[in-house]
Amino acid sequence: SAHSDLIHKLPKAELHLHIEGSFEPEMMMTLAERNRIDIPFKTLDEAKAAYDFNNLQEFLDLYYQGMNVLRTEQDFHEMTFAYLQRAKADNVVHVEMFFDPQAHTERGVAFGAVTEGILGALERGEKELGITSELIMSFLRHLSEEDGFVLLDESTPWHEHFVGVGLDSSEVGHPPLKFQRLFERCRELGFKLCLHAGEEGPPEYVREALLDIGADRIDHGNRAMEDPALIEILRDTQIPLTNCPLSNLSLCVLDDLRKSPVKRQLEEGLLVCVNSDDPAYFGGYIGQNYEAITEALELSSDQIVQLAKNSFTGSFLPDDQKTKHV
Ligand code: ES4
Ligand code: ZN
Repeated sequence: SAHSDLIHKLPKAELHLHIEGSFEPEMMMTLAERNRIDIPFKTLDEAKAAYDFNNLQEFLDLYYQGMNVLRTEQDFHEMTFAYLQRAKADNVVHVEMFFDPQAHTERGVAFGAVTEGILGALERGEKELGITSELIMSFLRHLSEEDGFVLLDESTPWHEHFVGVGLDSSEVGHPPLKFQRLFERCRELGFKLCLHAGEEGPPEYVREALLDIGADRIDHGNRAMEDPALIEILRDTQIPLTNCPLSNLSLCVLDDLRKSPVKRQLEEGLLVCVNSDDPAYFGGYIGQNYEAITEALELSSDQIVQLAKNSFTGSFLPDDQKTKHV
């Protein structure tokens, strides 16, 4: 597009990325063979053909199945470094990355192997690629609050390596309030709180995340736009919204990107930014997300620059490092 050059050159931060969602089918095939694990796909084309979702749950079923071939620290390192190389190609200079430890410990993979694999790659990414990063440990909301407390406890030796905690997986039926005591404890421990809310779930879930939990960031937040009172709160507090255009399209949160709330959110003065969510599953990394939303909403160059600035303002970087980019 006319804005491709700008989109590419702008330094960007990625704030909503599930590292397991960057697991490309090519690498999945390689690791299946290396770890001698059966997968239901014989060819790349077969795998990609399965990536056709009607909703969040259909995606999640495939996402949890795909990560079944991840077993060793090296596997997690390779997946994470491959993502960082893709991010570098899009001029991403800072990443705040989710990971889903419960999806691995449930399968008998040690928390330490997962976490050390990811952390080692992040360290290497800073040295070799100049990308700074933070890690966010996410709780699976389809599991119980008690399961979350078990993870929080088990992860104690690594707490200094996490900037925050997240809440992801199946949203409807699992409101933020289900985890109120867990997030209260996480806040006491000094973690930033990032909650997926208003992706498929109703505006009430965004309200709970903001007012009952005290979220520092709302992931997705699309459906907040149904409630004028929530829009006002988001404007007044400047709580960031991490929008994911190609995710919204793939999961049928939107039937057309022209219906994306991003432009209206910018016009209303909300702190929205653009992210890739699960790029291996949703058809594109962050650059392609900027391209798609720019074209669909006919964003101006000022609006594109604003989105990139918002990604730094909305990050957990210290203020003096944010201002280098905004
Ligand atoms: C996710 Cl798009 C999305 N929504 C909720 N949970 C997730 N985990 C990974 N991707
Ligand atoms: Zn997400």
